[in-house]
Amino acid sequence: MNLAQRIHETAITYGSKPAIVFENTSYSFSDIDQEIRRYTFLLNELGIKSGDRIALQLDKCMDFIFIHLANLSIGGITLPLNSDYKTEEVEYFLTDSGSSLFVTDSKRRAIHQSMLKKTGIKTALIDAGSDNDSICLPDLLEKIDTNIDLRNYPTKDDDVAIICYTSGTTGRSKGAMITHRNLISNMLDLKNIWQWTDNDKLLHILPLFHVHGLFIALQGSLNAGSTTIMLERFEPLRVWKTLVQEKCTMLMGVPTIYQRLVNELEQLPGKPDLSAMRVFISGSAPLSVNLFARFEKLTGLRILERYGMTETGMNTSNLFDPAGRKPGSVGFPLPGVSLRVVDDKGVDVAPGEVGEVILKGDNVFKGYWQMPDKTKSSFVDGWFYSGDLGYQDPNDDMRVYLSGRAKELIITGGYNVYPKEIETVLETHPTVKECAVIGLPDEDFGERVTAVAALKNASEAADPKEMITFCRDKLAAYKCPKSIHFIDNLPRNAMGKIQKNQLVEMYK
Ligand code: MLC
Repeated sequence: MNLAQRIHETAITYGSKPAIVFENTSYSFSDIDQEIRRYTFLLNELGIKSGDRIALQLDKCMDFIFIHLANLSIGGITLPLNSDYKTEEVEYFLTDSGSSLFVTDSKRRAIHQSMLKKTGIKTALIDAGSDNDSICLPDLLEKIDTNIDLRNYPTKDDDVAIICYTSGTTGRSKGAMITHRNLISNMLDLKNIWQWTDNDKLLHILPLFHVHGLFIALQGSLNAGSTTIMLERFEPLRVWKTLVQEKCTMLMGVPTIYQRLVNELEQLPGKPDLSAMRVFISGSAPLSVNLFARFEKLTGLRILERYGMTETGMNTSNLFDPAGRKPGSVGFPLPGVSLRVVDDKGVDVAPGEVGEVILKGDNVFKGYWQMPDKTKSSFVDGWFYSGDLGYQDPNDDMRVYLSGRAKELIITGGYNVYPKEIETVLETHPTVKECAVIGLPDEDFGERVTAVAALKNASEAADPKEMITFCRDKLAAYKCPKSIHFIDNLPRNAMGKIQKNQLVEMYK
C-alpha cells in the first residue's frame, strides 16, 4: 500500500474531526484530504510523474505536509531538507538526487539564487514572491477550481517514498531510500505498542524534515486518527501551557527538549495539570538516567525511550506500562524488527556482552541512493549494520541497552553530525593546516561540536569566531563548532591516526 493512500482512508473515516491544529488554525481530516487533492492536481500540472523527486526546504508549515502527501499520492519521492541547510549543502542534495522540483520560499530562493540558476532546477515558492524565475504556488492553486482527483497511488510496497540524506563517515552525505513498506510497517507497530488511538492529542514540536517529526509523530498521528496540535517552534514554557490547555495526551521530543522542559518546570511556581497526559516519548539521542529521574521527580511520569535511526525508522521501544520503562535502556525490538548483537566478525556475542547492533525487518531501508557499493557494505546477509554498540540483558528478557558507537558520530540536540564533513570544510580555511572535530559532553545539547585545529603558521594569531563564521557560511548551524581550540600538533598514534579520545580528555 501507499502511505498517502492509507492516510486518505483515515481522512475518510474521520471527516470533520480536527486532524491538525497548526498555530491555532484548525484543519479537519477532510480539509487536509482536499488540500492534498488540490496539490496533487498542481504537481501534475507541473509535470511531476511517478518516481520523480521533489525536494522541500521550508519552515515548519502546512504546505510541507500537503505537498509531501500529494507527491506520494502520484508515486513521487519526497526529499525533506533541513530548513537551515546552506546553499552548498542544498546544491549537493538537489543534484545528487536529480530532483525535478525544488519547493521553498522567497527568502531561501533569494539566498540560493545563483546556485538555482546554475543547476537550472525548476523552483516553486509557497509564498507569493515576485520572482520571474520561479513558480508561485499560491497563484496556481487559486486557479484550481476542479474536483478532479488525480491521486492514483501507483506504487508497490517496496517503492521509495522518501529519501532522507544522512551525513557519512567519509564526509559525503548519503540518501537513505525509505519505502512505503518501511513507513507503514513501522507506523502500525508503533500504533499498537504505544496504544495510540483516535482519542489521542499529540503535541508536535519537532521539525518536519526528519524521521522523528515527520514519520513517527506526524504520519503516526494522522494514521491513528488522533489530533495533532502543531507548534512552529519549540519553546519550553509554551509547551507546558499547551499541554495543559489542550489536554494533550502525547508528546515526542529529543533529550535536549526534555532537558529544557525540566529546567523550565523547575522555575514554574505551580505544577501543570498533566492528568490527561498518557505518554512522553524520547528518542534520536541517548536520554540520560539523570534526566529520566529529574523528569519523573517533577511530573510523576516516566519518559518512554525508544531507539531508531534514519535508515531503519524505529527499532526498539520501552514498554507502554510505566513499570517497563527502564532508564538507560531503549527497551525491546518492535514486533516487526529482528535485532542481534554481533562481534566484528558478525558472530553473535554472548548475552550481556557488548557488540554492534544489527537489524532486519520491514522497517529497514532499501539502500543508499545511487551508492550500490555503500549499500552493499552496510548489509551482510540482509542484516543492516547500525554502527551502534550495545548489549542485551539476559536477566531481563534480552532488554536492549546502547553503549556507544562503532563509527565516529556526534549527536547534538538530536541531530547527527559526522566529524569528517566539518573537518573537510574547516581544512579549506586558509590558515588551517589540519583539524579534528570532536563531541564534548554538554548538558543542553548532549554533545557539543568542538574543533581542535593546528595552524599552518603556528605563531599567527587565529580568530575562532571568524572560523566559526566561515563554517556557518557553508554548513547548517547545528553542524558548526560551538568552539575552536588551537594546538601545535594533533596527537597521533604510531599508525598516524589522530587520537580523538585524548583530545576529548584535554578539552572536556
Ligand atoms: C539548533 N542549534 C543547534 C541545534 N539546534 N546546535 C547544535 N545542535 C542542535 N541540535 C543552533 C541554532 O542554529 C542556534 O544558532 C544555536 O544552536 C542555539 O540554538 P537554540 O535556539 O538553542 O536551538 P533551538 O532552535 O531551540 O533548537 C534546539 C532543538 C532543535 C533541540 C529544539 O535542535 C531540535 O528541534 N532538535 C530536534 C532534532 C530532530 O528532530 N532530530 C530527529 C532526527 S531523526 P545561532 O545562529 O542562534 O547561534 C533520528 C531518528 C530517530 O534521529 O530515532 O528519531
